[in-house]
Amino acid sequence: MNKPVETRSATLTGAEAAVEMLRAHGVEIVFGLCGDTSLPLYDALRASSLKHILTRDERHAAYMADGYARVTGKVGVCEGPSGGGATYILPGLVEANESSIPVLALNTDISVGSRGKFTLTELDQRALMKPLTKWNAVLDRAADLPRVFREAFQAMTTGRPGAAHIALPFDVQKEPLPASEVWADPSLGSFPSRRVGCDPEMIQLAARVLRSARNPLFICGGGVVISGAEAELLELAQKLGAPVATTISGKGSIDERSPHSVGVVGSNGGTPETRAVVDAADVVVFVGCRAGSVTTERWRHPAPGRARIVHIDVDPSVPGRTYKVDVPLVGDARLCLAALNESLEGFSRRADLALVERNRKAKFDAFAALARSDDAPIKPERVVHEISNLLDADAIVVADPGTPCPYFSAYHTVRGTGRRYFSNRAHGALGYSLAAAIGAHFGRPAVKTVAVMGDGSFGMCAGELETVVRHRLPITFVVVSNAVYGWIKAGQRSGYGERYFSVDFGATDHAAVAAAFGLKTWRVTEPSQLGSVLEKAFSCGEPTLVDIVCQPLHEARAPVSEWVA
Ligand SMILES: Cc1ncc(C[n+]2csc(CCOP(=O)(O)OP(=O)(O)O)c2C)c(N)n1
Repeated sequence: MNKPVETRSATLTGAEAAVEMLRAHGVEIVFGLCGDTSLPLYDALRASSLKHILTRDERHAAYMADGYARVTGKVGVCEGPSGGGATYILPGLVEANESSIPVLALNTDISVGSRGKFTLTELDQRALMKPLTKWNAVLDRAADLPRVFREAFQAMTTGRPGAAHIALPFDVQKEPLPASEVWADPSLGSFPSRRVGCDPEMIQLAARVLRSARNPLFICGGGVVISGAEAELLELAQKLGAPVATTISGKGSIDERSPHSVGVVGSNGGTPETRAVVDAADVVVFVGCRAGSVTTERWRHPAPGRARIVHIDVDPSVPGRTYKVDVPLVGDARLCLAALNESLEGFSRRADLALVERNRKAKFDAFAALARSDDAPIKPERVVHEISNLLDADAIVVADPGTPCPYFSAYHTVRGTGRRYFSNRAHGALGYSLAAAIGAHFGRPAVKTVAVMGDGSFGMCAGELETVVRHRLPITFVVVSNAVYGWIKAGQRSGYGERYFSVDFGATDHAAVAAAFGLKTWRVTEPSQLGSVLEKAFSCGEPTLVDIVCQPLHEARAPVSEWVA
């Protein structure tokens, strides 16, 4: 239902209208950083019911909005000023856009009347944001503001979700507009909105392929969790007796304790055991997954031509892009899977999940041997094991690239469905997890949130520890500390004859740094201390950081198949 905003005055300023348009779409929280061009907006935010989280850098404001959106299913909102505020917010916006996460960034801007006169912070925000967002606009007058906000929310949450950007010039923020124009469809504040189902003829074709399959397999991407299609997926997998593998972003599509669950496949978190399950399939159903280089190990698993391909995606340009597709199903994942269930009503294939079970056992036996190791420096397997063991099933784990992403993707078993684990898989920029965990915590404050990062990542995000302490957020940050850009050094080892070059840096006492910010911290060097320290950190209800001196990735047995892009 479209709800007009209740206001006593017949007009609102542009800044007030911006705030009211956010509220009308159900927004409750905004992450951002102040600036000269934002003064009218801040005055309006101050007078509103919106919660504002002041951040220490706009990149992290965008990552917070992204983490918030991932765990709530609502649009995440961030803001910053003109010039540097726009260039700094961009990396977070790009990650969200490519990961199909609706994040709205507002950058204030110099006045329309000051354009082209070498005004401080002047920047072509329209051109800057255009190639990297799903939708963007620069306002020239306040009268357009309500329509522009409605378009932004509609673009972000319909079809393939994505990021949007609006530039709000200083004078536009002060200009009046009629209050009666300020209205919204609040359903556009959540995603996916306005779901679209698939062509029934294509559903019949897909059902025919699935009926004739001997070893069907699902490979699920983030689209399953975004769509909330977990129940429909399980029903179909049970009917077909089919294993369910996931991408990293698809973790949460299925309870990983299910006999159908294969775990993560691909070159970052997949293992030879999970690859073997992919290779055994004669029909692969990709669901909400782009079948990109990482998931398919550069389009080799599944091997082209070996398996028939059914590809479900809400974006019509995805099926058929990387594999010759036998049946493209374009539509919302939940609706497509529900339609397949309906057309396969009464069908049942006896499940042969012996390969899945055997390979899962082999994968986790190899892991357990290392996870029990008392060797120092501490093995990454031990870190995953101790953390997973202590966390409740509903806890949220956010992993940065480097050691955390492949190890947690492979070995952190997600118990239950929905978004409980995520990483920034679009661009994989270091330093995402700390801020994304802050956003996730604001989205789901009742559960424990843990961010795991390498020391390279820590160096790119440490300033936000002040935000964590200011709000006394009971998040635990874990630093896998090895004084090296380990992932890259491992690549130099595996593919470049151990010709190591410019990948080592000095060791930092991250516990001391975080303690200076006001967190409760520990530095762990002995494997035997790890469990009890983590237990204290997880349960103390305060901001905590555990710095773990770890075996570097290039010396470990990483669940990674290769280091090429
Ligand atoms: C912003 C950014 N710059 C560079 C990279 C390339 N990169 C990928 S992994 C990695 C090393 C990660 O080092 P660290 O965070 O210390 O974790 P480790 O691999 O040692 O566990 C680098 C530099 C990146 N992902 N993001």
